[in-house]
Amino acid sequence: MKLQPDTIEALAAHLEACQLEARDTLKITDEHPGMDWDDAYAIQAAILARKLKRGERLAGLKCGLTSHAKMKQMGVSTPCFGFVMDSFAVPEGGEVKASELIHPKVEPEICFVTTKALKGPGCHIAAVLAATDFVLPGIEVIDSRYRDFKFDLKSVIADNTSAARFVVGGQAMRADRVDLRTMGVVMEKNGQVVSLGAGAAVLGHPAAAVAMLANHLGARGEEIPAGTLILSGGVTEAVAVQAGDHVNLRVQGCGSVSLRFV
Ligand code: OOG
Ligand code: MG
Repeated sequence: MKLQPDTIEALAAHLEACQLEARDTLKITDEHPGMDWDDAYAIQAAILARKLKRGERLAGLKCGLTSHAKMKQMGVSTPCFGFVMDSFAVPEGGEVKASELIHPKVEPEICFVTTKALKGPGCHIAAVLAATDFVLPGIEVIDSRYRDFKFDLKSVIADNTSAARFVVGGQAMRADRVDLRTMGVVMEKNGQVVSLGAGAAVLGHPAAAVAMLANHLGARGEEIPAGTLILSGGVTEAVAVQAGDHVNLRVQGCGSVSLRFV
């Protein structure tokens, strides 16, 4: 750790205020070029602690930047991990208020719900599949708090990996009833296809993203508890949205899920 505890608290308070007030900021590494990876995750953890203290609940965990499309779009080459709260959850077919967000984008994701705890190191795809209760489609709404969506990996980790809203739904499927690699993903905005792909776009197999999360947490003495919802990361590039847009995601064999921006 390179930052002092009070700096970590101050940066968490600043980034969370930007999220709650829908205002952007410069990336924090501009002012703190020496911050390290532990600092970045410590700022993220301090944001989570602030929300829990206010009575919010953790709704799930997320993997980000797990597909080449996403890494290329954001100019980074390593996945990252974050969390989603109950306050981020949108009901199936529900509304997202665009005025509460800065510059939202949507991304198609394959989501997992675990039935057993997963703990790294050494977690792998097979362990993830054995611990998976079911998979289901999800649309993540990301909204970087950084100006023009421009950041480096440490800044975006501190900013809880741009997490803002999410919806899961459609048809939950047991993981052994689907081929997660060839599973087709089609996202439409206002009735037009805006992105398509297959599960393998996520690290070759979406379960690999969940394994990577378990290994990341394991290195910190933490685990993915049983019963956790995990967003495995955008399959394709994220697509910008604004008030009036309707977004629908179809995932092969798992029905569809949608939301709209008002
Ligand atoms: C970072 C969050 C990435 C994903 O699924 O790749 C993410 C960003 O692109 O702003 O959630
Ligand atoms: Mg995402």
